[in-house]
Amino acid sequence: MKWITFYLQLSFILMGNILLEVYAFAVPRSLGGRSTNVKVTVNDNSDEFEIPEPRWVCLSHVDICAETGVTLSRYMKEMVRVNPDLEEIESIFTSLQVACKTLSNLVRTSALSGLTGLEDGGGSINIQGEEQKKLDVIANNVLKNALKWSGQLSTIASEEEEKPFNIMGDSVFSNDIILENSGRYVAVFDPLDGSSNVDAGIPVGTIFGIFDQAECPIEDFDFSDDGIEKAEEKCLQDTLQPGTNLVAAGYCLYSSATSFVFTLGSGVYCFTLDETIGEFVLTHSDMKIPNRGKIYSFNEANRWDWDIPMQKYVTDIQQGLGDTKSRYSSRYIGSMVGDVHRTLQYGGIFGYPADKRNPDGKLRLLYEAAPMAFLLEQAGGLALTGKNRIMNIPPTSVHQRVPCILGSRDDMLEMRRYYVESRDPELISRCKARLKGTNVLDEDVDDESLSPIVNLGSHNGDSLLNEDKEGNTTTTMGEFGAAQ
Ligand code: AHM
Ligand code: MG
Repeated sequence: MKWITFYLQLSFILMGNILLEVYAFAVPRSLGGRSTNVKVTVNDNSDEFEIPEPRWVCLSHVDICAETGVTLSRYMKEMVRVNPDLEEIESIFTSLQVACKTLSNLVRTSALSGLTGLEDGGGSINIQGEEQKKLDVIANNVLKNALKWSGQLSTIASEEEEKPFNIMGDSVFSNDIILENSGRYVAVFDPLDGSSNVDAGIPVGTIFGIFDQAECPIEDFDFSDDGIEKAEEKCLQDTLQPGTNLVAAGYCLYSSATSFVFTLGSGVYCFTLDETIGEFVLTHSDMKIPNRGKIYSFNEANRWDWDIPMQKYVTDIQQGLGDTKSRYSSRYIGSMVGDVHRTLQYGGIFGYPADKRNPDGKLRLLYEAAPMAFLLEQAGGLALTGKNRIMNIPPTSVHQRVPCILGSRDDMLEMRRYYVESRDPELISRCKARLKGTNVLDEDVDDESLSPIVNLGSHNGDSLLNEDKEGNTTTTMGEFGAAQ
């Protein structure tokens, strides 16, 4: 009898294990809640860059359909099937694609429809102090209206709006038109980036980022001196999140083709608008930026005002004195979306560095630099201020600017060496100011004792990777390197 009982127990244990293994194999890891951060090595030999495990599993086109075109709508539906908690983001993406299709058409026909030129014939100034074009204002309204209908956003921040605002507070929500409304996410966007180019038919684009407001870490942010209303405080608090909190980001390029490129934290995907059917169709699956390029892309008119490390770096790659010993070519559109789209595909380096007149560069951290940084990192590239990782910087204001340099990993690490070797105290203090309050910056480190190590930070901020000049790496907590 004892033996029969023993055999029965053993069989149950074995069956249980088998069933557990089958379950683990069959159920996607994203089901059943949020994944935890783990170390993932995404790099070659000596170097390592830590990224979090994807929150959502992204499908390659072969997983969906190998024969016919996959539309963005179809793709997102399949994604929700594999990642049920992606449903709200799918709804936001539906709104985004409608807005981008509308904008693509408006940009393409602007010369014919009288939409070129300045808003109100001139004199309409946005919060940045920049003169608004007609299309800037229209693009902002198109995005706001489209995103309202997703029902999944609480707060929106835009380059063309002075403050982030609560989209749920709009009257459209008071008459039960939208029945289900999670209002869980926050969208930040630059509606029409590069709009100074638009009247000349030069490519422009829309940049967007989505934060999960539930992940906002700045609960103790002190707004008391600002004199702003409580509701505004909440919007601001929800919005001022570092790039590491982005759950989705991307851009839409309006050029000879309209390209919708995005990441959900698990690779980069590009859908191209097929005008004949009015749908975005998957054209580039799991995009990877080449590790090296031979193009640099900066507004060189500013070079005499750049920090010395940037001047030296560009001079060296122009003359074939850089690591590759080849002379780099210059390409600069002056539309970040266009320049990033080229850099993503051809490799190389793009940036708007700090200069004497603009010690924080020109590009905006929240809705330009951070979303593009997230995307580039997901494609295997890097995005830095010069030395430090853009994704780690906590914004202190909505329209904060930041030096932004991004591109191929090896080009970026080469450029970074010039900053790491700099001992310029002004550079160092600018950098420290940006990272104030983060665990990337150790306040106790004395400037004099700084060694020229590379500190890339990490996505979840819990450990840091340092690299010395010889490429040896060590991990430290909160170590602070030299220049920005
Ligand atoms: P914008 O958002 O007002 O259009 O400004 C951002 C643009 C970027 O697209 C581009 O990289 C940069 O400004 C170009 O600036 P500059 O004309 O100084 O080179
Ligand atoms: Mg812009």
